[in-house]
Amino acid sequence: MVKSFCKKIGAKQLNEFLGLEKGGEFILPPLSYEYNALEPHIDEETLKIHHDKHHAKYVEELNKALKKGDAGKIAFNGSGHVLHSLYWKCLTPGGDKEAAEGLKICIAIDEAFDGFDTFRKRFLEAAKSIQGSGWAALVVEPTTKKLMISQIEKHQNMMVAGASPIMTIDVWEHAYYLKYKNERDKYVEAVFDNLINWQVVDKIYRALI
Ligand code: MN3
Repeated sequence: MVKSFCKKIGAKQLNEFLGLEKGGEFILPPLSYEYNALEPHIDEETLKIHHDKHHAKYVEELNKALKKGDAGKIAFNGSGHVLHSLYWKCLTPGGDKEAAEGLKICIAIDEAFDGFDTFRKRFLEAAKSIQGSGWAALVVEPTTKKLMISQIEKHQNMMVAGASPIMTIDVWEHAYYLKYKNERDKYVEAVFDNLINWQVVDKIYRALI
């Protein structure tokens, strides 16, 4: 398992891994865990509605918008589709803190943010302080390959041009409100500390640098 993650993958394999499209249509990628697998940090009902209703709707609207050529809806729903697909892939029951040590992404984070603790602090600050609906994302700037933290409004605003997200946390209220109500801070800390699959983040990072 660990060995296969160490192998560099290309863009085609990354597309297959994320499962964004099939046969020319964008599709809803299935979750690789059960709806209750992320309990108690993300509850079953939230995960089911979030994946099967919210994400599914973005995929449906993206395919419609592409047929009509509606650029605004393509940006909103296309970004929503990419960010959600990545979010599901970046989560794993129980997280994998021990496996994270020594991964290329973790070494790069240490260098870019002067240590993992500083990165964690800044990422959580970005996630907690988004005004309204949005995302915190760890992104790679494609020219310099630098790691940056993006605070994305809605799905598509405030991104660094061309930057590729490699790890995301959804902070739209639909991602946490059933369980956490207004306590977004508790939700983002619970996800970051307990559910992030750093081996997957590493795999995606390696495909892009
Ligand atoms: Mn969402």
